[in-house]
Amino acid sequence: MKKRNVLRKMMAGCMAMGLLFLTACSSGTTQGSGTDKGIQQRVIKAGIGLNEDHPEGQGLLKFKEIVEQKSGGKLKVQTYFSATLGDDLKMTEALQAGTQEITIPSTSPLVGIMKEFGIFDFPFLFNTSEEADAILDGPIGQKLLEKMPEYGLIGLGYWENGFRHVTNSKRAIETADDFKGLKLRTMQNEVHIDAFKELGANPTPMPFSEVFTALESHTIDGQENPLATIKSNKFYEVQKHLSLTKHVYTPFVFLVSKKFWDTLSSEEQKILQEAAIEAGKYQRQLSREEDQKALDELKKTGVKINEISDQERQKMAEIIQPVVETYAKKFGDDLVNELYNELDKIRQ
Ligand code: KDG
Repeated sequence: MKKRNVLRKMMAGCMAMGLLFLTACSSGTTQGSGTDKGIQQRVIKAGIGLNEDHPEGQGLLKFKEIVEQKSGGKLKVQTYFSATLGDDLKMTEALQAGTQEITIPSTSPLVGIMKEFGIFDFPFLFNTSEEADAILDGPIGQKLLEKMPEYGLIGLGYWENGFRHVTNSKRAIETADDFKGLKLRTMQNEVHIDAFKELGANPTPMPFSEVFTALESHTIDGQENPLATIKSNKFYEVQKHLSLTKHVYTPFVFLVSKKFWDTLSSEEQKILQEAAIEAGKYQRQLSREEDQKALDELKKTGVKINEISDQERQKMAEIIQPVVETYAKKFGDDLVNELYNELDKIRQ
């Protein structure tokens, strides 16, 4: 296997790429599978775990607007925010069962359904959102979307959750040692769990909707999420420290129930596909703007914010590297090598 040096990858990045959102998301799996019945009157239930004011919520509203406009009001999208239909896993299972039509989860909790998604959970994999776009919209991201129908799901493309940072109630995380003994909520994802264990933390996987209460009651010391989420979910009210670890990037994947998809006409499928891509471009843009805005607003709250030096981030990456090596084998060396080769190309 080609030697993977996460440190080299980390430092080689920061290239200035233009926004590379390829329309390649209209993957082969979704083409030509529909009936020829035109556009029917339909109500489409779409749920997410985050709030309406979050870039994901705003992206979903944009999707609704585009679908309703393109279908002349025949396709109605009913939106559900803040996990009112359940958390990522529960909603994804509802899609598989055909009782919900759309959800947009983080790829991380989906590893139990399709393990290959775990490649995106390697800490310090991406340096910039544009690198993530290039991989997700390129051959690797598409290959994973094309596998989804095997699991009763149709993937229409990737949106952005973003770079994650750690908050906690005990101490500022400035060095790798500062993780020791911290009880941190993670997503239900074994790469995240093992990476935090390797750093000496005590990771506690839990669905997102339980996090605020667990922080408030001190059942856990901290959690990790992008800045927009830390702001939107008011985690700053129950956390003392926000450390800008930028330790991993999380994509959202736009999912449709295959059971539902197979009942749609080609015209209806095209509307949903195009709307997911168009709203996705909007959502990614908003997510990047909101990342900066959220930081400015978080600075005005009581939470103490600290930066991490590149040197310390490298030390963290070194400690976690054995976890990456172990999971690379599990997810498939070929796939992982392809990922690093693509990243090398992007960074040249
Ligand atoms: O709607 C998406 C959210 O449910 C979730 O993915 C948020 O990043 C998240 C987390 O930490 O669970």
